[in-house]
Amino acid sequence: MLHADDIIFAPATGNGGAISIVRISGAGCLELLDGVVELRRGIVSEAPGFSLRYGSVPGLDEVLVSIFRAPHSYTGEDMAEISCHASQYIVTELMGKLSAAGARLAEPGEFTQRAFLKGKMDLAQAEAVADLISSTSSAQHRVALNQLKGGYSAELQQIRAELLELTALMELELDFSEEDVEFADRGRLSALLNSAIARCTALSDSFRVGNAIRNGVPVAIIGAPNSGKSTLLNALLNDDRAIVSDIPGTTRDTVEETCVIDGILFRFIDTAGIRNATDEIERLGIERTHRKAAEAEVVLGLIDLSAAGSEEQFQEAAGNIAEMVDLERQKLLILANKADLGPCNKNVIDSNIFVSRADNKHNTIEILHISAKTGLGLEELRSHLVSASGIASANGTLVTNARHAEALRATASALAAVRSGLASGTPTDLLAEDLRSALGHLGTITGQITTNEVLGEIFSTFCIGK
Ligand SMILES: Nc1nc2c(ncn2[C@@H]2O[C@H](COP(=O)(O)OP(=O)(O)OP(=O)(O)O)[C@@H](O)[C@H]2O)c(=O)[nH]1
Ligand SMILES: [Mg+2]
Repeated sequence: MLHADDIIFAPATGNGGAISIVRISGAGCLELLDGVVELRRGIVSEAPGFSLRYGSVPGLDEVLVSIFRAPHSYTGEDMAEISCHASQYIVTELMGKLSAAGARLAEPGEFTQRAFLKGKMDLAQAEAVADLISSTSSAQHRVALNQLKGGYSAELQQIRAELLELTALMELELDFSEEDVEFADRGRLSALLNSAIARCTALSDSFRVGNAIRNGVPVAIIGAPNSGKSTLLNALLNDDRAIVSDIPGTTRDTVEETCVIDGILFRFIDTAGIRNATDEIERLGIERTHRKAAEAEVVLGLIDLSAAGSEEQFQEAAGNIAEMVDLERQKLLILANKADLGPCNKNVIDSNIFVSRADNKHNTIEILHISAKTGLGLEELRSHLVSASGIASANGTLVTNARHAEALRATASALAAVRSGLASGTPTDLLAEDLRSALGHLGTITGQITTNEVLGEIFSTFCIGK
C-alpha cells in the first residue's frame, strides 16, 4: 500500500497551453505551501476552502492558488492547485521546491486512489475517471460519464440490496431450522434470486457492446485477392494506410486502424486476400485472416463485381465468405465492389443475396454496391456500420471493463448454484455459503471487497496527476 499519509504532488496539466497546474494533496499540505508560496495577502494555511489566492513563488513565477479543505476536495483531503505559467522549467522548479519542503511526487492514479479510500467515489467510478480522460469518441465519453455519475454503481447497489435481502431471509430460516418450518417465503426467495441473476447476466452480457465502445467495434474486411480490401480501408480512414496494388496478394499481414464514425469508434482490420496460397508467408497471413474474421463483430465481405462474371460466380463467392462468419453472432455485409466499372454485371445481383452454406444455415444477406475507389456507396456503408454496431441504439448501463464483466459472471453463477440448491432441497446453511461468495464477487467491482493487489493494478494504469 502506498503511504497514505504523505503529502503528494503532481502536474495536473499536460504540455503546452498558457497555464500549468500543479496539484498537491494531504493533511498539512496547506501549511507546507506557506513555506513555498508568498501570497499577496495572508498565508495559504489560513485561507478558507474554495478560495483563490494570488501570490508568487519567490524568484520563480507569479501564481494563483486554489484552496480546498477536507473533506470538500477531489481526494477528500486538504488540497491545493497552483496555477503557474506553462513552462516546463517553471513546473519542474516548482515541484523541486515542493519536494524540498517534504512532499513527494504522486504515483499514477494516487489522487483518485485517495478519493476512493476516503469514500469520495467507489472503485467503478474511479475507473470511470480513467476512461473519461482517455475517451476518444462520444460513445466512450457517454458511457464513462454515466459511470462517473454513478448510474452503474446504483445498479450494482440494487443487486447488492437484493442479495442482502436474500441473505436475511435465509438466515431467518436458519434460526428457526430446529422447529422444522420453512420460514422463509419461498416465492419471495426465488423472485429475488431470479431478479439478481437476470440483472447480473444482462450487465455481463453488455460487456460485448461496452468493450466495443471502449476498444472500437472490430470490423474485418475480407475477400479474394484484388477485390479492393485495402482500397476500402484507406477510403474509410481517409488515409493511405495500406498498400494498394493490382498485384493479387499485396496485403500479407493484417492492418488495423481505428476511426470514429458518428461518435462511434470502429477498428477496421484489412486482411490478406483469401486463396490457395503457395508461399508460406501468404499462407500464414491467410490463417490470420480467418482468425480476425472470427473475432470481428462485423464482417465486410468484398467481391469484385468486374471479376465475378456471372450470377453463379457471385453466389459462390458470397457463399465462401458466409462460411467464415457465424451469422448468429456476427453481422455480415456483402460489398459488391468496383461498381464504378460500369454496368457489366448490373443484373447479377440486387440488394439481397441468398447464400446456402454447408451446414444448412442458409441466410439472406444484404448487398451494398460500392466503389472503394470513387467513394460511391460509402456513405451508405458508414450508416450500415453504425446500425450494425448496435451502439447507437444501446441504452441502459453498459459494462466496459473486463474485470467487472468477469465478477458479474461469477456472481451470476454463484447465484445459479443457490437457485438449483433451493430446487433440490439443499440445506439452507450450505446455500448461505454460495450466497456469501456471490456477494463477495459483486463487492470486488465497487471495491467494498478488494485487495491491495487489485487496487494497485487498477490505479497504476492511471496517469500521474489523476
Ligand atoms: N475501378 C476500381 N478499381 C478498384 C476499386 N477498388 C480497388 N480497385 C483496384 O483494385 C486493385 C486491388 O486493390 P487492393 O485494394 O490492393 O485489393 P486487395 O483486396 O487489398 O488485394 P490483396 O491485398 O492483394 O488481397 C487496385 O489496382 C485498386 O486500385 C474500385 O472500387 N474500382
Ligand atoms: Mg490488400
